[in-house]
Amino acid sequence: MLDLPYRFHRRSPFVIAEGWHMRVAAGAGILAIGVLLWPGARCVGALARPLPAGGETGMDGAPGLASTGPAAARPRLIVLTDIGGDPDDQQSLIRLMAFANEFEIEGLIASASGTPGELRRAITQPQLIREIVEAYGKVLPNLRQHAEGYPSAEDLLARVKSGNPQRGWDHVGDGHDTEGSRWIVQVADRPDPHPVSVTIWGGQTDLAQALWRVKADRGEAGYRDFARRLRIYDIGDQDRIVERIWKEFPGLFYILGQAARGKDRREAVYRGMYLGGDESLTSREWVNTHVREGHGPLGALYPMKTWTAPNPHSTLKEGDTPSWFYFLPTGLGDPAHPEWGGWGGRFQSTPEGVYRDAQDTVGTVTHARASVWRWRPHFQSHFQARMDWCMKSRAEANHAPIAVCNGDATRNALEAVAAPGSWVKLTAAGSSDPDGHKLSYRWWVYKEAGTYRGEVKLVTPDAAESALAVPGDAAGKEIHVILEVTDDGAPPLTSYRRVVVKVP
Ligand SMILES: [Ca+2]
Ligand SMILES: [Ca+2]
Repeated sequence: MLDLPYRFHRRSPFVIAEGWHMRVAAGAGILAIGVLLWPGARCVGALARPLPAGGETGMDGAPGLASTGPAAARPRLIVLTDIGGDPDDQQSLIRLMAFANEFEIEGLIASASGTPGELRRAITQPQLIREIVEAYGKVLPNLRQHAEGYPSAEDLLARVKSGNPQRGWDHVGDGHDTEGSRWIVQVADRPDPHPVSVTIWGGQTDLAQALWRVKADRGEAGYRDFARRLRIYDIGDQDRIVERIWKEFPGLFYILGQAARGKDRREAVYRGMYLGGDESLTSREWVNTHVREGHGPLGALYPMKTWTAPNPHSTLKEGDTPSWFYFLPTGLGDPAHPEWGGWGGRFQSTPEGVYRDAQDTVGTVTHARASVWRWRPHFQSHFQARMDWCMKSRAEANHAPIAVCNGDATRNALEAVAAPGSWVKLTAAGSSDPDGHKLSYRWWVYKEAGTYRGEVKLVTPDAAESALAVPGDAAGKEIHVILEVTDDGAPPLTSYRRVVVKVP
């Protein structure tokens, strides 16, 4: 079988001109997008085609939103934060500001501070959001030297809202609308085909109120139309109302990051932000060196002390960051697919039609947190680089490579359809680095993201060109391949692509 890669590179008389995308029926109705078509259907040479990234939403066959297509618009993001309790919400918000160009930040809503019972008074603290946005405004001219799309601080400040200082179902219903709940309705009502990503860093009371209001005013059909515009990622069900939300408001696209009942709550997916894996990357020293000191007024606000033991350093926690990582277009994931995994962790669908924590195996460890910490060396490097952007010139800082996969330069997942026993050609040719850095490559199979459980062979997994051997017993399964393209800058930055191989 080792001669096959060679055969891949050899052009046959059946080669279809590069760049053409056409469906070719081969054998028993195998669909392939041809760039390289091997006679005899031994190798369909399927060049992957883009999936409709971020397009569909809704559940149980509910009609989806229009496809966002290639080079999707920036994800529309709403943050509900209990800022003012555990200082890790400030940490998550500071990191989000460094990535603000990747989103259309539609709302920064201060919900009830702290987790229930933590603070003596019921309060929301939007001024803590404003403080961070204002610090962002000071480094904004420098950030804009490094990337396009950073919003003005004024635009963000206009989107800072206050929610309900009280929490729980007793504070949902008539008379409980808040500035925050009204804002959620207003944003989702805007005539925009893209879903609204709602990340819940604290309680869900204001979201529940928004849903209640829409259902009360518009009835069941109006509610359904509204609900399918939303994608929700909830950190920990802090207001203890998630089951009521699911019951009263069916059909929501809802990810709940939370340890299973009866387990220690620190087992949850999102705790992989700071627990497990290489914990040296969350140390006081790391944060001081790369965020807090010498990185300008935004980094200087980064709190150095957070709550919840055991936290190996009690410094970086950012328990809420995985919620927006999930929607960040890294090239790894697709917000329509929580089961695929990415910086925001990996989830599995449940009989109730929602998504709950799933486990990844990394080395000898199998754990829900591993689905986040496995990416920590990469996401910390990106954070480090972006904090450099706050102060350094373009020439002094690093910028991530552009990972091109099988000729596609977007960050969308690609799909290849390939028969059992065939080969899928994989190429990162055309990848580049904006700083001219040297690139290295890694192809690997993300086993848990797919449905094939056996071993899958990849030829030259550390080269720009690779090929995947579709196992003979993989019919009906999906195999997920990740491409990592890493530069040799300081710090080294990794960009990703995903190829979903579907085996008919
Ligand atoms: Ca929080
Ligand atoms: Ca670079």
